[in-house]
Amino acid sequence: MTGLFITLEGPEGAGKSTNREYLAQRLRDRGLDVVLTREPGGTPLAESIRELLLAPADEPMNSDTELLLVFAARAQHLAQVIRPALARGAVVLCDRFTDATYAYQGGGRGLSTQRIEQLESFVQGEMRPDLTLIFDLPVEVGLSRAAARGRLDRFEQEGLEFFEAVRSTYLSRARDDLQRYRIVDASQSLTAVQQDLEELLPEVLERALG
Ligand code: Z5A
Repeated sequence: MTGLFITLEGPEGAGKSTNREYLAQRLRDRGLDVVLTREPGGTPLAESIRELLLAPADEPMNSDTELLLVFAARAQHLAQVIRPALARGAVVLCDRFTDATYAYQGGGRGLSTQRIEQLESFVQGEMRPDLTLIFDLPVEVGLSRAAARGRLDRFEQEGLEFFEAVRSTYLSRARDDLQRYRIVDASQSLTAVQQDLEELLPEVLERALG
């Protein structure tokens, strides 16, 4: 039995968490077993690694350290949550996954794609999401939504150039694999975004129900 692995991606403030809840409810309405989770995090140990990654600190974090922490958290999350859920046939809705590593550590920090691919193979083997929704919006709009929440985390303190690189990495990955990625215009009102999700729902249900 294999479930369906769906990831939600996008820059800051794109509405991933809000829309993950919406999608989960729509899938549960159809009787599906849905697991909601997020990265970095998803297990107590991986959430501790998340705290290390997000907390602003006096000691600058080396980019390789950041990359390895992201994949350490992912290994734990896969072993404890994602693989068992998929094995029992659940739909896993995960707020960020390895596309975020390509976007933030690759695009944002400038680490080589090849190095990320090596770690991706090491930690995931052949496993990749079945479907990835990219919530896309202009960087300034997302940052202002994130800023409205108050204190900024270590990533949110980066400059516009960093987030433009994050956004363009997401979009170029989506263009290269139309089978896996769907782009959602996240700059619209929440109602309009959720109408777009309704249009994607039949495809998601078809994949989930086989
Ligand atoms: N990271 C990494 O570097 N490498 C990796 O491999 C991974 C992650 C996996 C934490 O992620 C950080 O980890 C992230 C990248 C890094 N960088 N940062 N920061 P995160 O997903 O937890 O953090 P986030 O992207 O900052 O989440 P977020 O800002 O909470 O965004 P969101 O989940 O996409 O948005 P939201 O919480 O649903 O909505 C944000 C606000 O906007 C909220 O007040 C909503 O009510 C509002 N909202 C949502 N949609 C709309 C619309 N359509 N209109 C108006 N207002 C809206």
